[in-house]
Amino acid sequence: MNYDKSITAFSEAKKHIPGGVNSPVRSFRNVGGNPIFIASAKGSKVTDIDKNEYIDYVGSWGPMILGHAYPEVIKTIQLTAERGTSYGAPTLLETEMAEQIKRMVPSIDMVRMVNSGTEATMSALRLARGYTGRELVVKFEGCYHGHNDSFLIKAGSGALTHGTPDSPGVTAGTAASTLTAKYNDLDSVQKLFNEFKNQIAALILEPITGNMGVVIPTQEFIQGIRTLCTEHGVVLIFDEVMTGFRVGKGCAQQLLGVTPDLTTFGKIIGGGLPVGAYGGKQEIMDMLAPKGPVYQAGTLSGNPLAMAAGLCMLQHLESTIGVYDELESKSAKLELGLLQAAKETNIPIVINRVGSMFTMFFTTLQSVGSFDDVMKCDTERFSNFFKLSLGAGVYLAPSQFEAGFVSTAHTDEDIEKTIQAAKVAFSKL
Ligand code: HOZ
Repeated sequence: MNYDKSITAFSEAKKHIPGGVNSPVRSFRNVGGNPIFIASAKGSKVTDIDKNEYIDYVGSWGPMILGHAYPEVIKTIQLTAERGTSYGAPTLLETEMAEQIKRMVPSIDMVRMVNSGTEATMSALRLARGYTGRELVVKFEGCYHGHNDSFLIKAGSGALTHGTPDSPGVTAGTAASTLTAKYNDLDSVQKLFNEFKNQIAALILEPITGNMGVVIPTQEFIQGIRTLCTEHGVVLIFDEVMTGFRVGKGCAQQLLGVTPDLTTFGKIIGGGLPVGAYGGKQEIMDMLAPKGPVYQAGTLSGNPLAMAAGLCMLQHLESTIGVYDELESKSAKLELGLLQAAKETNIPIVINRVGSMFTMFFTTLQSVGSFDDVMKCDTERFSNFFKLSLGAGVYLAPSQFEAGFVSTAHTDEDIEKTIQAAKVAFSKL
């Protein structure tokens, strides 16, 4: 592959944008090499400015469940834009979106739209603090909830990838009010709840993680967390920015059979446009201004383009029979093929997958169920695999600590080609 134009574009970008990118994980810094600059995307493919085409498993980090530039989504964006792009005033679309989310996620009585997952988790935490009158929050090592100060403590995703899970700039006071527990380790939560009785406002987690790669909770852990939060009056927040409407119509909470008090959403509910939301129990949501005293606002919140695009995708996911079965069977085929190819080439891997969300861990462990397991993975081997895959026209997230995504647009041929490319790459590791 020839990456000349991307190489020039990156050195130009670095003159004007810190690190040449607007979000660190895009820089390829951890895998080495030069990021590809995208010119366009359609269906399961992205094309870079050198005209190289790739089968895409990043999918804009999750929202492209129906593939890129899905015709109905594009049409609705175009039609909506013709009526104006932002009013800073209420629209019918916002109520329609709220009703749509409530119908698909029964734990949500009321929902507030914001502009990103980061904004959603930041606002949900403030709300939980206002509701409980307490200050502390519990998060899990390796979980990432956007780049709010309170959550940049032992954080996953780009923060982990680039070795800055605790960011400079976060004040000591803020850091002190964030407690960290170990994912899939209920005792670590129990200990904090005992030690900080009546001081913890909220516990937040990715119910199925994506930001340290996909790690699946045990039933004992996730049910235990619900019980502990109820017993201690702690607001349980599920961060479904990655899992919401991705792992199933009713999100991870339906799949796991556990109901949170608040849920946060992000990019997915905008169908690829910038958006976020948080919602949950009526009595908590009633604390929000203008009804209650907890303040949160935004000119672009409920932006008509984002509402129209997100609604179009959610309506499609809700009404199309078999859409999640299709995602499951395509993803299972990919998983099986990759496992087989790894076995044939003697490369030890573990694949964690829930529906169309997966991570292939390069590890000699038999399973990956914790942050400690994740940290034992061979990141150098991952980087080499990543580069070989890219060269073969397969675009993966440039980090071992992320998830890959399959869309309905991925064809059997795409999946077969991905497996063959992986087999060749494995044999060169
Ligand atoms: N946090 C996103 C999913 N892991 C990645 C997007 C980004 O950080 O740019």
